[in-house]
Parts: sequence; structure tokens; C-alpha cells
Amino acid sequence: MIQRFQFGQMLPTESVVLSLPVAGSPVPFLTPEGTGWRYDMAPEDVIYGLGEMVRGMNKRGWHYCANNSDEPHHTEDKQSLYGAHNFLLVSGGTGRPTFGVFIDFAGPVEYDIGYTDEEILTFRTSEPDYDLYLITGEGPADICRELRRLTGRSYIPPKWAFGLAQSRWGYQCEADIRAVAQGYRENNLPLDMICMDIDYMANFADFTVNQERFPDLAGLAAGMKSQGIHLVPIIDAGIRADDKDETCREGLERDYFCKKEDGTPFVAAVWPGEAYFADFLRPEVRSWFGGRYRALTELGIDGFWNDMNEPALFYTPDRLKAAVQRAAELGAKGNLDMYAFSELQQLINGLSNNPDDYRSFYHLVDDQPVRHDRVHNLYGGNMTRAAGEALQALRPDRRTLLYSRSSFIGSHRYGGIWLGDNDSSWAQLRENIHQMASVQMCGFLYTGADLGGFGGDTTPDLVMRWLEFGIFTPLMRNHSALGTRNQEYYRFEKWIPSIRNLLNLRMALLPYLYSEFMKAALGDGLYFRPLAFDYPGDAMARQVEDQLLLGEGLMVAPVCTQNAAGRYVYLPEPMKLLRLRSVDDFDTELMPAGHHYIPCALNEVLLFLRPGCLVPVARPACCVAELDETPFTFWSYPVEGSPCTYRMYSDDGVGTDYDRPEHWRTLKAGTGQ
Ligand code: MIG
Repeated sequence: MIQRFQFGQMLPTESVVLSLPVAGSPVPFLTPEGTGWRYDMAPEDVIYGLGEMVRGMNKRGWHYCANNSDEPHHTEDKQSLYGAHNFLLVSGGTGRPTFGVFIDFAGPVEYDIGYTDEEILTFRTSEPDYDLYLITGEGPADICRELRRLTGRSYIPPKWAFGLAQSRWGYQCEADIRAVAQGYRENNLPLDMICMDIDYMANFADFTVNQERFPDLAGLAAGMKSQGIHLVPIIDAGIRADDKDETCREGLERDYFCKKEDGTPFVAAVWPGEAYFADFLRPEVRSWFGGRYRALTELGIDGFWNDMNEPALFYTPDRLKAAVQRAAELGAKGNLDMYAFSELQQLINGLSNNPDDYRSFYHLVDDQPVRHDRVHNLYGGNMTRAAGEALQALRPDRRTLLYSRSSFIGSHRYGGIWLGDNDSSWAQLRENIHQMASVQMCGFLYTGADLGGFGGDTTPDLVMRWLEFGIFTPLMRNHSALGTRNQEYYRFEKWIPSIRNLLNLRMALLPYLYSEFMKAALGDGLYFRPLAFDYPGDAMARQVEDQLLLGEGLMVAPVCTQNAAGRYVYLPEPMKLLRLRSVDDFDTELMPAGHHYIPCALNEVLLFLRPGCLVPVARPACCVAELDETPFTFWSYPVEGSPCTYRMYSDDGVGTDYDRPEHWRTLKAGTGQ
């Protein structure tokens, strides 16, 4: 059940698709405190939600702020990352209430979840105008389903987007892209996508292609597609300020950019230097900007990633000028003491993403100017909405791949997200597991982290362990930053056979993984879930943070400790372990419920089958298009009294007629159909 409470008159977010009558106070479970709300937690209460944030799946013990940030260091001391996912799920201990809270608000929301006092949860919006939804249900998964009923069905990518994506910031030209394709194909490693980072553009201008480096992008895209590989270019939020650039000219002519108080367009620097920022909150601007993607779809492109859309700002011209002036004064003094030197450092570090700059420009909301900081969290998600809606109009019966860095609940209807600039550390692999569960609760099903880590130099063991989790994440993308160690899977020569086995395993499991993804998308469910969602009475399951349920029948338990040759796993019920080296080389073991230490070598994956589960397994292929869906074998854990069948969803992978009954069939072991 969903109850809507209204406080003041909120600025529209369009997060919600269901219009509900406003309930009278009081709000169940919550008590007013200051300008916000309070909930007194019992020690056993677990607080899930908040989507893309640092720390555990259980958010207790820290404070957070929904304030979308270009934050390249995802350490535990951070309060905000790229997304505003204002959903809390209080999972009560024995005899305690379980409920969800969705705060529909465009600006910052602060949360203190047992940070100041370990038993007190508080949250408050930066302004008194917002809607609050109180959600109850039969348990955590049902409450997440209700949230989706409220905010709309999750975005569905084309099926090929479940193949591997290889990306790197630093592919400069056609030859670099071809070398990646060749590296994969020569080594017989599956690959479905190559992402193109900012260097494909001419002067970092959106919707342009650098003609020297990519003289024939249409030809390249077609050639790649004949090998089963889709090119996925990046689009940045900042529009190059350049009167020779068509996007810039049109935006200025139509008056579509955000403005300063004096009515002139707001300018801040990003990749191309000075840039303008389209006012994505206006529907006409969205349809214009989204329509610009056509420049690339016409060349045969059918996938995009939207970056820098918090929006990230390197500096504003005024701030830069003042900083340089002050720096020169300090420089003239020479011999800087600690305070003067730290002022100098601050001058430079404070240039980027400066809160004052976010307070210096305006959007038009229903024709009224609204200062950016008040609607900050809606910006990136509306860039994705612009693209999502326009691409749907451009290619009405076909899906387009789209994922974004910034997002808010509501933008999950238009695209997936990737988890931004993580780094090549074991801590970030563990964080990836937490985040996958949390973002799914908020509706972002098509997600994944940069496998192997984005920043810093990776290592072969981390690449292996991360891929062993990555083969289960909907978006499976290897991406790394400029200047870091080469990270394409074929670079780790000694490990290529094992990596091939892992990627083949993903392909073999794809009919199951895709089917479970589609069940979650179409039924407002969760592809990944914490254990406690399915084993509510199990106090131990409530503490497990590094194992996830995957779809109906599987559980994954990735190894995420350096040098570990195994790990402890908790089984809430008996399960069948598959210790997989490849799709046809594995040991199985029936394991009783409880704690187990399970060896797992660097080339092995632990996969657990729940009782009664049947998993169709296909023959691996080099790309999703080549995959034969007919199961060539089954993995199962039959138990007495349960039928051991699998309800499978399959479709052509690109069409949008999801709701047809022919997409469903029931598989039984041994029948092969
Ligand atoms: O400030 O386009 O998160 O994936 O490679 C860095 C360059 C800008 C940030 C993205 C990252 C991408 C990078 N971008």
C-alpha cells in the first residue's frame, strides 16, 4: 500500500507516474523532528535503500546527502555520489515494522542513519516543499515493487547489451577501435560492444565526429556490427561554446540554455573548455537535445552513454579569473606559510563543482525561473530522459542502449546507470556488490560498475575476481581511465584461457540471466536481492552483505579479498554448489544450510542453486546475436515435491512488444524445450 503525504507545494520532479490522493497526517512510523523526520531504530532493524551511495547495503552508521556529485573517489567518508535515490527501506527486526519511504524532492536531502546516535534515523529536505510516500507491503521485495508501481517500469535495453562491453578512456582513432575488436576476436573472447569515450568527438563537441581520426564512422560501425560488435559513443552534458558548432548555435538561437540572473547564458568549462548547459527540465529542450542523437543513429549507432551530467563543472570563467589573480598575488609573495599555501591549494581545488556556481544559474520550470541548486538532482536524469524519449521516437519499435552517470528515481524509466569512477581496488569490488543490490531497489536494473576498476592500475587477480562477479551484472563493462595500465581482457596473457571460460560462462547463462532480468523489469521485481529479502525470518541472512540472490534460483558469493583462495559463505537453506572453472568443467556439492568455508581458486566461480531450481544453459557464442537459445544442458537442484521447471522469457532482443504471451515458455529438465 502506498500513502502519499504532501508538504507545501513541491517543484515538479515527474518521478511519480501514479497520481494518488493526499492522505491526512499523521505519517505512520515517523515523527516530525526539526524540519524533517525521525525514526527510532531497534538494534536489529536493517535500513536498506539510498541506491548509489558508499558503505554497506545496510546504510546504518553513516550520514548521507542526496546531492548528485562528480565524485571520482568513492571512499567511505563521502556523503554523495552521482545519483539521488531518495528511497529508504526499513526492514524491521522481529515484531518491528517494515516499510519504505520515498521522498519526492528535487533538491538535496540529508540522512543521518545512526551516525549521530546509533539508534536514531533522521532525514530532511533542504526546503519544506516535497511529497512523501509511505509504502508498506508483504516484505522488502513487495515494497520495492510498490515503489516501481509508483514510479514506473524500469528501462529495458536491447539483449545485446547483456554481452561484454570493452571501454577505455584513451581510444583515439579508428585503428584503436579495430585493435580492440581484433584483440577479442583473435583470442576467441566474446564481445558485443566497444564504447567510445570523448576522443571520438571533434573538439569535444557533442554530436560531432572527428573526421581525421574517424573518417568513416558509419563504415566502421557497419564493419563492427558484421562482427557482432556495437559501438557505444559517449555524450557529455556540457555543450561546447562555439558559434561554428550546430548544437551550440541552435541552442542559442532557440534560447534553450540555462541562464544566469542577468539573462545571459550560463557558461562553465568542461572538456571543450567553455560550454553551455541545456535546460533539460523543459520538455521542448529535451526533445530538441534528444533529437540531436540522430546525428549518430544515422551512422548506425544504437547505443549511448551519458556522462558528466550532475552536471560536472571544471570551473566558471569568473571564478577562474579570481583564482588566478589571487594565485599571482600569493606567488609574488613567495615563501608561503602553511595557511597561505593551503589557500593556494584551495583556490585550485575549489574551482570544480563549486556550490556557489550551482547557485548562479537558472532553469525554467513552468515558465518561471528556478535556481539550479533547488532542482540540481533532476539534471542528469533529465538528460537521459531527453535521450530516451527521443530515441524511442526515432526508432519506435527498437530498443536503444542508454546508460547514464547521474540519475534520480524516475529516470530509471529512460535508461540504466553505470556506477561512475571507481578505482582498481578490492574495496571497490566489494562496494560494487552492495551498490548492485541498493540501486536495484530504487528501480535501476540495468547497471554495472567499471570492471577491473576505472582509476589506478589494476592487477590480474583483481581483474579475475571482479569479472567473476561481473559476469552476473546486467551491464558488464570493462572500463579504465586514461593513463592507467591497459585493462582489456586480452592484455592478461596468462589469464586469457580462464577469462575466456568466464566470458563463455556469461554467454551460456545468458538465457537465464536475460530471462530473470526481464521478469524483474516487466514484473517490477529485483534481479539482484539481499539474502534477507527471501529469508525474512533468518537473523543471520540479515547480516550478509557480500552475497546476492540472482533471479529466482541462484545465489552468488564473489571472492573479494586479495590473496584469498576461498571464502566463508552463509547458506540460509541447503543449496547445490557449483564451483565452476568453465561451463563444462565444474565440481558440484550439496551443502547443508549454515556457514561454510569454500575454497575458490583464482579461475573459479562459486554459484549456488536453490532447491527446486532449474537453469537452462546454452552453448557459448562470440556475441549475443550468435547465441542459440536452445538449452544444450540444464543445471538443477531437484528436491522432493518440487517440479523443477523453469519459466523462461525470450524475445527477439530488440523489439518493444514485451507483453506478448509467446515470450514465455516452461522448461523441464531433459526435454530441451
Ligand atoms: O572527468 O570521458 O565517468 O567513465 O571515461 C572524466 C572521460 C570524464 C568520466 C566518466 C568516465 C570517462 C571520463 N569521464
